[in-house]
Amino acid sequence: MKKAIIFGITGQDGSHLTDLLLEKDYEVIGVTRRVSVDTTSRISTLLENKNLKLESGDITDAHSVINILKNHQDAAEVYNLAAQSHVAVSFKQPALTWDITGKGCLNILQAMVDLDMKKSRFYQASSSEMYGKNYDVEVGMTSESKYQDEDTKFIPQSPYAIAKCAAHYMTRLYREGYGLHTSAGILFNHEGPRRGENFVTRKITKWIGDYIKWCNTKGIMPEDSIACGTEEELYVAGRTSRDQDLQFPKLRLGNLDAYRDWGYAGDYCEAMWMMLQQDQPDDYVICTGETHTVREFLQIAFSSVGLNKWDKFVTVDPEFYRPAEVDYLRGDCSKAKEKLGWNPKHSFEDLVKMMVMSDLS
Ligand code: NAP
Ligand code: G4F
Repeated sequence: MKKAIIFGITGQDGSHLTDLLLEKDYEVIGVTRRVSVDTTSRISTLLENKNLKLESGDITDAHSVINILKNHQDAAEVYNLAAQSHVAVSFKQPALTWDITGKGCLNILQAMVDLDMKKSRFYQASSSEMYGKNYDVEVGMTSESKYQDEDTKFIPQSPYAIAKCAAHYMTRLYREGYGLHTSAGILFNHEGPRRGENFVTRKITKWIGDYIKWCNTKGIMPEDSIACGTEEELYVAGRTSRDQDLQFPKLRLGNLDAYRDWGYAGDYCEAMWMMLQQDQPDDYVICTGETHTVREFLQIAFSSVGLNKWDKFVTVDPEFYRPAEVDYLRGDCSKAKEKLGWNPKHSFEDLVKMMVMSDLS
């Protein structure tokens, strides 16, 4: 039986990867950190599985990282998915983000060298956020298209992205300098029903689910509500604006014009595993090749529940603007398609509807 260690097992991707590895008959060692609430909700159905074991540790604590690896030096695969992964939060907590998202990766790599874990394969969760404001341009006969691939230069635009770039280059250095089998997946945004509630996609679908449930309890037709209150209050309401019990806060969002290449998280975790099955370690872009704005996401999400005028329910709040923004992401994953045989299985529209349906239930 192969053993895999997952740092970040309680996150969106950690839970999908655990599903996949247990299905493939792996023994999975998941690293969880001590916090004051239970963080295992995404893997709660797996906790009884005899092939899953949780170890307590924190990626910023080199001592705990080396102890975990020492106890599991026979691991065939080590996945580093742990991160402070919210870009906006990284502007408010840059040092913490650096310690977790940047230095945490180094703690694992150095422990692997110190323990001479040359037989173990390592995966680093790199990010399309590393491209920042940069893209390449493909010039066709009649049009031009912008994209990012493995050769596009990184111009990071956030403390998160800078920390991810450092971890990415460390991953490459430990491959070339120490002969470790280290691969990095440059993953574009990937979402699904397990996505954290403060990322834009889930924030939207969660709001829709909550609003529809609220309308149902109040006996209001969702499309009948009206905007009410002062500009600052910004509620939608059924029938009357005066009755506070019939007011529901609007969905407050930041930049609606950003383009993202959004895929389904389950598909992307399969690509992580595929990378570590290759004899040669390497870096791969994982994406859908399609890009959409936040506005397009809103349009499909709201219309999937029969609400065709999404702008009635949304207010733009500068609180959600970032000091620097990544305007355009659209990946080219030709290398992963060719070398790994990987392809995304879910379309953008499927993904949006899957998330809305899940939040309605
Ligand atoms: P996520 O849901 O935010 O999960 C992050 C995980 O890291 C959680 O398990 C979290 O544990 C853990 N963690 C945070 N700080 C830690 C620490 N000090 N020590 C140990 N564990 C710690 O992120 P995700 O969406 O699953 O993404 C997985 C990885 O891929 C992340 O590295 C992210 O930056 C990267 N990535 C994500 C995307 C995307 O679109 N989802 C795209 C590119 C790259 P708690 O549960 O205790 O908080
Ligand atoms: O959902 P987001 O917060 O994702 P973002 O910043 O693209 O980062 C995610 O994808 C990266 C891969 O490129 C990962 F590395 C990273 O860990 C994370 O998973 O924001 C998407 C877009 C941004 O342009 C943001 O400004 O949506 C815009 N946005 C508009 N209103 C909002 C909001 N984002 C959030 N989180 N909340 C809003 O209210």
